[in-house]
Amino acid sequence: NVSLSINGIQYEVPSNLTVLEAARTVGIDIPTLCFLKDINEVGACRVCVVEVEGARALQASCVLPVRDGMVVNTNNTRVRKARKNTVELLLANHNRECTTCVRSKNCELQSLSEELSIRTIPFEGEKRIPSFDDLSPSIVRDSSKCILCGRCVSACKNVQGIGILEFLNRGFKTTVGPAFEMSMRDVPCIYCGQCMVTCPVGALTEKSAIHKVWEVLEDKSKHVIVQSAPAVRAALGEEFGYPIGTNVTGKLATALRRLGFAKIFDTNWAADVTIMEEGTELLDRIQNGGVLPMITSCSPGWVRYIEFQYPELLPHLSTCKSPQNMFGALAKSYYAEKHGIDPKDIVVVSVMPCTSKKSEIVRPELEVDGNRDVDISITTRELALMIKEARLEFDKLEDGTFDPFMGNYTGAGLIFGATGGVMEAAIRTVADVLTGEDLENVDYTAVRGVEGIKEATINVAGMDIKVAVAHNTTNAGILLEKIKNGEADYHFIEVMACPGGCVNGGGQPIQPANVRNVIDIRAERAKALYSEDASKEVRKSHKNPEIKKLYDEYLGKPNSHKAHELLHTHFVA
Ligand code: HC1
Ligand code: SF4
Repeated sequence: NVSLSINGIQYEVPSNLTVLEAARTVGIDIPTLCFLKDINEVGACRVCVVEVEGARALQASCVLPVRDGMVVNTNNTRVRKARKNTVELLLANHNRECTTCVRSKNCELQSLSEELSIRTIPFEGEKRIPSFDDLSPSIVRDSSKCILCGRCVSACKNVQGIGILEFLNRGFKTTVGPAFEMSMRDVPCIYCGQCMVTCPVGALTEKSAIHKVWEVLEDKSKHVIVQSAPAVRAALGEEFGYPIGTNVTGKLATALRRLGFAKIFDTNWAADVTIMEEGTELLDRIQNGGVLPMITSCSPGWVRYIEFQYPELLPHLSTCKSPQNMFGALAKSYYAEKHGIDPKDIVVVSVMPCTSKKSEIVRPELEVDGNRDVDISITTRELALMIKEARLEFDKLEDGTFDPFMGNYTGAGLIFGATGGVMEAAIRTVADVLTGEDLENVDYTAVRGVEGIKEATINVAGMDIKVAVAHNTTNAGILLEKIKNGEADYHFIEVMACPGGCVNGGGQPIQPANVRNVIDIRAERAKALYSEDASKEVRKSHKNPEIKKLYDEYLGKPNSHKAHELLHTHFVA
């Protein structure tokens, strides 16, 4: 421990802290703007400055280690003035059309101006010439809102190991974007949106499709059905003031119904179908000498990553479409046939925690007989906006349920939304198939949690199945290098592009840095899924009665000819 004085009071704090962290332990919240724990710790914005006795200049507290005998002042006129000046300078060069900004009321610059009592901008100078890019299917970049904090640059480079976004030009002309300010459409961006959820302002936002949903909902000639992804229910509540990690499945169903969808279905149901198809494919590859390790293909950011970075390893991807697209393909075939609706009149809307899903639905190969599997994909954030536009009082909504036929799901389908969940769901089914039993223990905790790469060997029916789970594309890259070098003897690998899996997807509610710095939102949201899983009566995909019916009455068996036509694809370089 070290002893230091903060604002005239002596404290003992652990010696490995920064001044910023030390101040927090004693109840002083030093403001920050660029700082994001473990992601962007660069001391660039200078909002967190403090005065340290003996040092002439003010110091950035986020990168300043505590020392024994230090005398720190976080709140005197000089410090307050410096912080205010810094923020005023940022605001002078900022597009301040807050009323029309999608991040209004969830903008760290806006909150900071308010907290620092900034009422006027003293210097109204020249503004940077802004650039605007909305050509990609997923992300809109508006440099007039950018404050050059560097969080997106770090998220893309250090967390995802990709490096699409960088600082461009110098001095007053500095901006952040892809090299040569190319469009996000034309660079190997995987659309994971991790840059977006770390952006403190409105410089990076999703490409909204809300207007398209309203339009089809009012078109009487269309039968509009909705599917909601596993991770949505683990985070949607945050947009309405619920604590992080609150499961809002029941209110989600009611909100969707009130918005006017003809059927409220669930991507979790399709996740159960995916397990049937992917589990069968895995056993087939193991038993018949197919390409191993087989790797999951449900995270579209991940699929884009391997396509761009390791195209030679594409045969390792499972041929399964993602649950989102399996759902769409079955809605426009199985559901359409059984309900006598022309597939051309069906509009499938998906609510996803993901911004890459917007690019997945427009992949040219993902259609059957000219019908797109999924027509419109919106994020959890966009759904929250729709609920607000419709002026539904979310907290007062009664708990509803999803509709039968494609809305009943098991605990296995549900946990897809957290890293390790697809793997655990697959093992639950594969273990039953191999043993021919209905195994009682379904908790495979070795593949749960937020560790970057998890490995496990699971013995079923005398056979050792070696598995690995990676989340974020840096960790995925590590496993791919192993495969490339012949060092990976796994049978099955799960990869999710986002850190923590879909619960922390680029389309989820955005938590500000001061929350993210102290709460692991990945772990909290995952708990919301695992607790619902534990409460489910049916926790294995193959035990879902609706899934049994689907195969009995329509597909035959997993990997049948019909299943292949509808539910599988081929990833080619
Ligand atoms: Fe996901 Fe998936 S789990 S990819 O993370 O396989 O987005 O939630 O919908 O498709 O089911 C996302 C989540 C989601 C698919 C499923
Ligand atoms: Fe990088 Fe992902 Fe943002 Fe693309 S979406 S710039 S890959 S962080």
